[in-house]
Amino acid sequence: MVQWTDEERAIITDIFANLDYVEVGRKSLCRCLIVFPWTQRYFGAYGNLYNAETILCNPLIAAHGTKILHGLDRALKNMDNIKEVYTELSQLHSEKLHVDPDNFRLLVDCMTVVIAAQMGTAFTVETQVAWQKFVCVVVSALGRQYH
Ligand code: HNI
Repeated sequence: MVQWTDEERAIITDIFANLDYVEVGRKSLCRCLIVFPWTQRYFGAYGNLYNAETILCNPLIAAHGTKILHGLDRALKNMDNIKEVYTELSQLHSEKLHVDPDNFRLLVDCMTVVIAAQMGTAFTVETQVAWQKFVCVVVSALGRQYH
C-alpha cells in the first residue's frame, strides 16, 4: 500500500480545495485532445473535434472534463484505498471503452501543466513531488484491470 506523509496529504488536499473543477477539467481534456490528437478517437460521439478551436468550445468535452476531475476527487477522498476505489473505473476503461492505458499518463500530464499554470509560484518543487506521486498512484490504479 502507498504510504502518505501528513505533508503530502495536506498538499494534495490543498490543491483540490483551490481547484476550479469545471475550468481545470475542460482545459486539461482539451489540451490532451489537441496535443495528443490520437486520443480523440474515443470521443467520436462528441461532435466537432475538427481543430483546436472547435475542441476548446465543445460543450460535451467541457462537461466530460469536469466528470473526469470528479473521478479524481474519489482518489483524493480515499487516498489509502485508491486501487480498490478505481476497480470499476479501470474495468470500464479497459473492457468497455478500450482506452489505451498509456493515455492516462498523457491526460494527467496535461492536468499537471494546467494546474501548475494556475498556481504559478505556489506550484513549488514540494508541491510537484506530492502531486506526481498522487497522479502516479491514480494512473497505476486505473491500469490495474487491463490484462
Ligand atoms: Ni475517462 C468515462 C474518469 C482518463 C476516455 N472517465 C469516464 C468517467 C469517469 C472517467 C469518472 C465516467 C464513468 C461512468 O460514466 O461511469 N478518465 C477518468 C479519469 C481519468 C480518465 C479519472 C484519468 C485521470 N478517460 C481517460 C482518458 C481517456 C478517457 C485518458 C481517453 C483518451 N472516459 C473516456 C471515455 C469515457 C470515459 C471515452 C466515456 C464517455 C462517455 O461519454 O460515455
